[in-house]
Amino acid sequence: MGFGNVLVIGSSGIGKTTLIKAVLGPDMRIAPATSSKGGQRLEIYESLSVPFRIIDAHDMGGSFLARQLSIRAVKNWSKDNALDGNADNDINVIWFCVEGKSRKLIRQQLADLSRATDVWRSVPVIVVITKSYAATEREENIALVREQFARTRRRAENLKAVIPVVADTYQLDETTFVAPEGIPELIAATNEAMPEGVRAAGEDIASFSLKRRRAVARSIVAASATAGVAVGAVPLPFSDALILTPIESALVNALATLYGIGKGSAAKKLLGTILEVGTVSTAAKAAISALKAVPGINVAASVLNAAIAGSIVAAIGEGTMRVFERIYVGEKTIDDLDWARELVESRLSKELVAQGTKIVGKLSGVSAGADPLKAVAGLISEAIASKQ
Ligand SMILES: Nc1nc2c(ncn2[C@@H]2O[C@H](COP(=O)(O)OP(=O)(O)O)[C@@H](O)[C@H]2O)c(=O)[nH]1
Ligand SMILES: [Mg+2]
Repeated sequence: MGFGNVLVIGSSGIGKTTLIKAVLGPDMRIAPATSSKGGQRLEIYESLSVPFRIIDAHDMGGSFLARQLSIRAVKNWSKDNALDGNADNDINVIWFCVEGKSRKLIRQQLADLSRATDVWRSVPVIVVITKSYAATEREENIALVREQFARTRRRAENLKAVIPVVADTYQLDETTFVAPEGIPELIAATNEAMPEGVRAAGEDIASFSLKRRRAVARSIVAASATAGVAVGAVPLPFSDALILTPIESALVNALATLYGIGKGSAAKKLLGTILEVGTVSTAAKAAISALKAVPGINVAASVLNAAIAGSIVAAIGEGTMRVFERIYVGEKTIDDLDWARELVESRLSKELVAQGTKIVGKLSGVSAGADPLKAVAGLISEAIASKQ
C-alpha cells in the first residue's frame, strides 16, 4: 500500500493543528521524515489509522511581510524536496484551510494559499472550511469558496472537494455543543484525490474509515456524557431518565449523521427505539436503582446523580455507536429494531452498572478541594476513551 503526503496550509490560528489531530486520531505521531531544512521546520505526522502522512506547513498569516516570508519558506522547502528526488517527499494533495467564521478573508486567504503552493500547481486541492460551527452557513460557504477558487491561478479541475469541518467538539454552553463534522469525509476525499499509485485500496480505506468514525463517535459520546453530568447534578429529585431526553436525542442524532443513517421514516423509527431504551425503559430504571444502591458510597446526592446521568448517556452512546457501526458496514439494516433495542439495553443493564460502580467507587477518592463534577466528567470521559 502507498503512503501519500498531504500538505496542510492556512493562517495561524485557523485550526490546522486541531484538524490534523482529529484526522490522525489518538495514535498520531511525528513521522521520521520530519525536516528542519533551510531553517524552516515543517512537521510531518502520521498514524496507523489513516492512509496518508500530513505535513503541517508554516502558518500563513499576520502582516504582509510575515505572509511573504511564510510563502517563501514553503516554496524553498518544496524546492529542496523536489531536488533530492525522493518520491516519499512528493506533495500529493494540498488542504487549503480557510475559516468558516471569516468570509471577508476567504478571498485573500485562497489567493495567498494558491500563490504559496505554486510549485505544486497541478496537485489536487481540497479546501477545508475550519470551525464550521454554524450548520446553516455551510452550504453558502462552500459556494463562496468555489466562486473564489475560480479566480486563483489554479485550474478548476484541481479543486477536488470543499469540506466544512468541525474538528473538535465546540461547546456552546454547559449542556449544548456542536459535534465534530466532516472528518471521515475529508479522509475519504483525500484518499480519492491521491494519485493512483499511492491511494489506499477499497478495503483498506473502508477499515480506516470505520476506525476514524469510531474515534469521532467517542468524542461525541464524551461531550454528551459531560452534558449529562451537568444536567444530572441539578437539585431536582432525579427519579427517572427523562431529564436526559434532549441530550440523548442530540447524541443519537449526531451519531446517525456520522454513520450516514439517514433521515427517512425507517431511520426515525430506529432512533426512536434507541431513545426509548435510554429514557423510559425498565432497563434504564433498573440501572438507576442499581447504581443508587452501590454500597459504601460517600458522596453528595447531587454528585451521585451526576455520575449516574453521565454514565447512562455514555452507555446509550456506546450502544448506539455499535448499532450504527453494524448498519454502516452492512451487517444489519435500519429495520432490525429488536436487535438494536436489545443491544442498547444490554449496554445499559450490564456494562453501565459495572462501569458506573467503578466510577462511583473512584469518586470517594477524589480530593476534597477538587470540583467533584469535573472529576465525574473526567472519569467518564477517560472510561470512554479507554474502550477498544
Ligand atoms: N472547539 C473547537 N476549537 C477549534 C477547532 N478548530 C480550532 N479550534 C481552536 O482554535 C484555536 C487555534 O487552533 P489551532 O489548531 O492551534 O490552529 P493552527 O494555528 O492553525 O494550528 C485553538 O484554540 C483550537 O482549540 C474546532 O474544530 N473546534
Ligand atoms: Mg498549529
